[in-house]
Amino acid sequence: MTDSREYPLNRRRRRLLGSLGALGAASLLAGCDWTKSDSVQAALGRTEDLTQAAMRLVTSREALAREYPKSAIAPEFRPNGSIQPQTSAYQALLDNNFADYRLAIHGEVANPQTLSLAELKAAPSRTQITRHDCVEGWSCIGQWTGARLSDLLVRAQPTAKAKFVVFHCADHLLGAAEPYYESLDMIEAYHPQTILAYGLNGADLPVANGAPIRLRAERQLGYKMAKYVMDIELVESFADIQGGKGGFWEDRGYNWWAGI
Ligand SMILES: Nc1nc2c(c(=O)[nH]1)N[C@H]1C(S)=C(S)[C@@H](COP(=O)(O)O)O[C@H]1N2
Ligand SMILES: [Mo]
Repeated sequence: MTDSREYPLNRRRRRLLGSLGALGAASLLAGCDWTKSDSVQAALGRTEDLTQAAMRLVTSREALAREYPKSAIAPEFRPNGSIQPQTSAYQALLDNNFADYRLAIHGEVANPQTLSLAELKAAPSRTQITRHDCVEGWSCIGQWTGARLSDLLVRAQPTAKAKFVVFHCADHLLGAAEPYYESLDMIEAYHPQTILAYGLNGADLPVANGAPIRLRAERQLGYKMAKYVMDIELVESFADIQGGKGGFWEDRGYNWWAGI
């Protein structure tokens, strides 16, 4: 069986592999690993070969992604995709240092939430040093601090219908009419390393990396980790959201399941 969704990814991989040589020098400066993309390529191979169900059989619900020592942290975490949302609404939030930011958790929940950045920072947190793997063939190690999504979901009380958690973002990547978005299933959403990060390497999360909060779901590829998260919606299905495939890049051909 051929899966038409694989084609754009493979085409992209070929193109990007071709440009990796030229990027080698820059990677050393940035402290990110752009040249040794074997792990990313291996992960992509696995993602394409194994269905989500098969991967669930070989990986436990709670298995943790590898964590690293402080010495492994890259001096600068390479930003990718949107690096500064262009809407006036986002600019207004930024101008006020996110004092007016409110994260709504809504949809299939019994107890909808509206949380300020201060409330998110006061929620149970986790700090983790992990490696980010982008499908474009680079990796980078950073230390993330954020609110555990599981605790916030317990507060919001998902209904029995809730099957996915959808993250709606502030930015319109590539000039798209609708903003970036992503989604996780409930197992990834409740995983202990799934956090809403507001800190990177001990400082406030920079705008380029998703301020005020960005998702970290450490068992997934980079494109799943929504930056500039504005609201979180629990749904039974994402068929009616944007292109119906569960994410910005999924609507453009990437696999929804991006486990590594
Ligand atoms: N809102 C939003 N989230 C996003 C993206 C984006 O363009 N917009 N790019 C994704 C991709 S492809 C990657 S690799 C990571 C990059 O995160 P970074 O900028 O912190 O490196 O964010 C992901 N999340
Ligand atoms: Mo990416």
